[in-house]
Amino acid sequence: MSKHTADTIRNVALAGQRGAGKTSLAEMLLFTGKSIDRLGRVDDGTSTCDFDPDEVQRKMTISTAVAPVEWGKVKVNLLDTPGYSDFVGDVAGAMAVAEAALIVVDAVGGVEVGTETGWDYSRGCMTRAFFINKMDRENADFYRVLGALRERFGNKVVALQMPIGSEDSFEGVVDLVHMMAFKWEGGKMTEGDVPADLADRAQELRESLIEAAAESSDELIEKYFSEGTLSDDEIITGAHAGMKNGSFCPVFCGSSGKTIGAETLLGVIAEQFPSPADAPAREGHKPDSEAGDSRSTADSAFSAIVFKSTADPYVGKLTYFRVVSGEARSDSHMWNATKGHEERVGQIYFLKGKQQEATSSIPAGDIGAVAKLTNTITGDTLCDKASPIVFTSIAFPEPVYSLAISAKSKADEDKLGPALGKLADEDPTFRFHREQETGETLISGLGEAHVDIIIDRLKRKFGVGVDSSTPLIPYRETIQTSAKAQGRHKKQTGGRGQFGDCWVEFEPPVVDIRAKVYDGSFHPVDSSEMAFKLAGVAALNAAAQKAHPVLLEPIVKAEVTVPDEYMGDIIGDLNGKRGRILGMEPTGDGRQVVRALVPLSEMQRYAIDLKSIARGRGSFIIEHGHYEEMPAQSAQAVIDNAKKAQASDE
Ligand SMILES: Nc1nc2c(ncn2[C@@H]2O[C@H](COP(=O)(O)OP(=O)(O)OP(=O)(O)O)[C@@H](O)[C@H]2O)c(=O)[nH]1
Ligand SMILES: [Mg+2]
Repeated sequence: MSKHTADTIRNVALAGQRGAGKTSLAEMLLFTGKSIDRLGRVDDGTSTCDFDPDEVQRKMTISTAVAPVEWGKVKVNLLDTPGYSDFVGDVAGAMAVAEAALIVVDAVGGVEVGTETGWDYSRGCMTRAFFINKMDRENADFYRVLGALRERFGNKVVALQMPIGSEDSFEGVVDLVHMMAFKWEGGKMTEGDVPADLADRAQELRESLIEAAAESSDELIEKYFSEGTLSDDEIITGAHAGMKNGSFCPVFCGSSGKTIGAETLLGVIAEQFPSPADAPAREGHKPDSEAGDSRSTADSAFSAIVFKSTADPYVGKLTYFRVVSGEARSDSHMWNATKGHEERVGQIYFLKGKQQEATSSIPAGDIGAVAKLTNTITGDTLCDKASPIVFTSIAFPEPVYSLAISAKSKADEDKLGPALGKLADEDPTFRFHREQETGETLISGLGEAHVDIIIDRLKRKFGVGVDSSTPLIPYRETIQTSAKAQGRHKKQTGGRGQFGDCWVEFEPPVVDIRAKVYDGSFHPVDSSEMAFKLAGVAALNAAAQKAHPVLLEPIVKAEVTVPDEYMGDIIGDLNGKRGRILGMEPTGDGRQVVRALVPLSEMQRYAIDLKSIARGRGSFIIEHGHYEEMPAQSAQAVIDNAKKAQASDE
């Protein structure tokens, strides 16, 4: 690969609905640009970007892969992200380092949840573009999908191409700027005139394109008003400017399955998508203060942001970074300004899926990886110690779904903690902790599939077997009235004697209780601290019955965001979960935020419930709140269950 500088690099994140064809599109682009010499397939587990065993097995992307393809003088780094919502953390990471997002849309499915997610997560990218894929499929309809995109995302969404044929007869695309036709046969592209039967439609679409291109600058809009049209060059200038300022979202089309549309897409990416040199300086702050600071590709001191890491017990840790300024070098030192820690850097690499290509340096704007850093995780800043900066960290979604896990054996138990630590280092949307009150180890992620993958990885990568279950609810008990009781612990037959005797008064503060010892007796030889502790427990048990005990349950504060149309269903569901609605608020973009207090026991599977109620278009966060007395009926059910569990344990 030839040497590149910031202006000859394009970082393009492929995002969109699960299964829309992102990985297949990446494969087609890599193959067309001769970055790979064999066209792999997701379905056979031979694609460049879905290389992880988890991905090959499930035929889906779980983790972002990076692969470069050269087109003319330009190097395009493709970042192939997962479409499945549980792995959206990797989308956040990729979007944080790409100037452009290419949202892949299925020509049959149209605008789906994943299309909206791709749009939302690409908010920070300079350019947002769409690729309408699978034009060869039965019921593929470019115009319906284009209409839906414009309706959902606005009239700045404009076709730069239109299809020639559809479904079985799909054979190429019309370039609406140059008004030329490109057809593919057996993977070979030929160019020609726009077919006569498409001329009117092409002209119509070109009009919208000219209008949108004119919108990008005052100068062009004046020209457009005075002359009623723009020249090809002016359209290109306008589109380019609009892509940089976000006022122009181009739409491409093709078929990754039939290898149609690669050259025409790569051409526009190379010629018109913004480069890292066009990007605004990345914001951050000075390491030792809150004072703002920033870096761009024009700065000479090295800085980079870590957007992904992978942990492997054999290969070690691989840290993916995007160079923001200066140059990353092999056999050097990098200062982790986030941690205040120096990292020794050995060989650095360019990546092509799982393949690593050793290099001595990586320029500003480019993406690379380094192995075996000791104390660097996703979101950290690496830089020159003499010119330190901490970049604003990447905003990753918070975990919303937890399972309790327990090691299958003693050997597994010993390895569990370190393995969880390594997995949490590589995945910022995964957390684990020990729940004090229940003694369980909880693992938390973005959904059921995410947590399942974590359990698989524990086994596959670290050889740790675990069993999983729904976490226990940390119920508490309190008393409602005060009561006095005697506790007596006496064991004076055989061996060392034990004697403890006390009178205790228990009183109910809010959650805890107060115990006051006001009398007792002791035995000069047999009394001990232990004997009195046991007497205390006996006193509590005796008093609890008299003091009207109640069960307290943890209540969480939930904040659920859903499109307006699902509000009724969401509130109905929360009411059914014994929730108390605190309020609702429109977000201004067709969504509402509902705030409610809901018992934790009802929210354990909410990640799954919400997905089905709002068809994947909702999100929520919960915050642990307080304890409340449980209604008698629900409390009885919990007590009965606990008794049953105890009986089966004995
Ligand atoms: N007919 C047809 N099928 C396609 C096309 N592109 C991809 N597919 C198929 O669609 C399925 C999903 O393709 P992927 O490339 O894995 O889609 P993806 O968007 O990467 O999926 P995730 O990463 O899991 O979100 C596979 O079976 C592909 O073979 C296309 O242009 N036409
Ligand atoms: Mg994929």
